[in-house]
Amino acid sequence: MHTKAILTALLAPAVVSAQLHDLAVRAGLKYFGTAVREGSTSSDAAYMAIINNKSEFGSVVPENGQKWESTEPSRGSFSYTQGDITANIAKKNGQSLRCHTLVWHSQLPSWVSSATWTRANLQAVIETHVTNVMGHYLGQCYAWDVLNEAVNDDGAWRDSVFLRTFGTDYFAIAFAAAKKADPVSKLYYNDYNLEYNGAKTSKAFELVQIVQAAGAPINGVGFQAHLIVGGTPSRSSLATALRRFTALGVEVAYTELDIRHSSLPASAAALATQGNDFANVVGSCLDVAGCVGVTVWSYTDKYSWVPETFSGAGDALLYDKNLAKKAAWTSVSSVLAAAATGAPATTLSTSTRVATTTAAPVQVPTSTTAAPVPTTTAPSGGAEAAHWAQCGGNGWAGATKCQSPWTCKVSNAWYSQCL
Ligand code: 9MR
Repeated sequence: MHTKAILTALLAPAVVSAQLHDLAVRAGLKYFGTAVREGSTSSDAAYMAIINNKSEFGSVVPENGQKWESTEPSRGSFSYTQGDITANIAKKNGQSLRCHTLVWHSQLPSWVSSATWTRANLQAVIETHVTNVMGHYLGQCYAWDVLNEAVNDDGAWRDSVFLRTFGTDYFAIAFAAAKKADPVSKLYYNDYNLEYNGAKTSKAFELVQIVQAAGAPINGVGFQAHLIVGGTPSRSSLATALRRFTALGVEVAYTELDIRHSSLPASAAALATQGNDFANVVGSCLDVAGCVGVTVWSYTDKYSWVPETFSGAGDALLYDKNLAKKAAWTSVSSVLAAAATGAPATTLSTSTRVATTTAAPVQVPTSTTAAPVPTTTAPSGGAEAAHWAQCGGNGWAGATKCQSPWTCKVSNAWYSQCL
């Protein structure tokens, strides 16, 4: 049994809140968090009420406010108005803060991206930026995404003013400057499509090795996890990709999780698949000792970059546009609750972990004030679940009958299992 599960089984209290962050902590993670869309914080009280609920989201990250174009729009002129919005929310609520991001080719003001630089001059520019921005947020960030998206999907280094000026030397320049400016925050490399464990993942792995070989500090790798319904890797494949990096001695986290439907409206089956995909992602983090947390890139379909970028696609998050919980929310809470209570965390596609704990059963009350969580009892396609597999629980959309000779036994409101 996984150490996280053993620990949490031993420490499990009599009652666990059914909110995502509380469950995640009980399950052994540091946090379950969300990105905050700065422009909606003062205009949408209902949106903010859920963000302000620390039991639901114990960590926040600014969606845009700390990026270079916001923090240093012209050379040497720093502004923290946008970045402070989320930092102040975290402070007020006692939430932890992920900070995003320092060196990135995008949302980079043209005074940086369009000039021609000598190495010395651009190094000074990077160091000044990193020193000032990290200095402003000193003591506030659990982690900083120091370097963002330096690898192409095809596994080549991404072209940028930084690569053109330094080759790969800018990786270590950025991390060394970050460590000097803030010796405490975890320093991350952050990228998308690392989840598929292909050429891009291998190049990011090489990037971490380059930084380490240069003697520069790197503490974490962020798997952004901008994924697609039905195209999300299995829980075990995801865990394999995460473990490649923890083997290098860095922690990992899902930093920008969303799973989009390619076309809308989503059918009930697509919504269930989305829930299963979310559970596989969160479950893979639970399975890997060095995976510290999960952040969704906005929690509601009301505010998401996805439809703004992929026309016709969307509804990629845990709450719908009316801020009601979706099947995906239930799946995530279910996989977290299973881990928090010591039951084997299973999803439709993984069913191999065996509960060995003798800890007292834990009640997981459905103490939510949002729309009622759907309880699905219909078996999908008449399939029968295997021994140890999940066969029921709030929001469960998979098989509810077990293969002979096993029967479906209720563990808690969120989890029934073929035993
Ligand atoms: O969600 C962000 C969106 O509002 C911005 O318009 C966009 C601009 O590039 O950036 C989005 O966030 C990105 C994040 O900072 C880095 N990883 C990819 C995210 C989605 O594009």
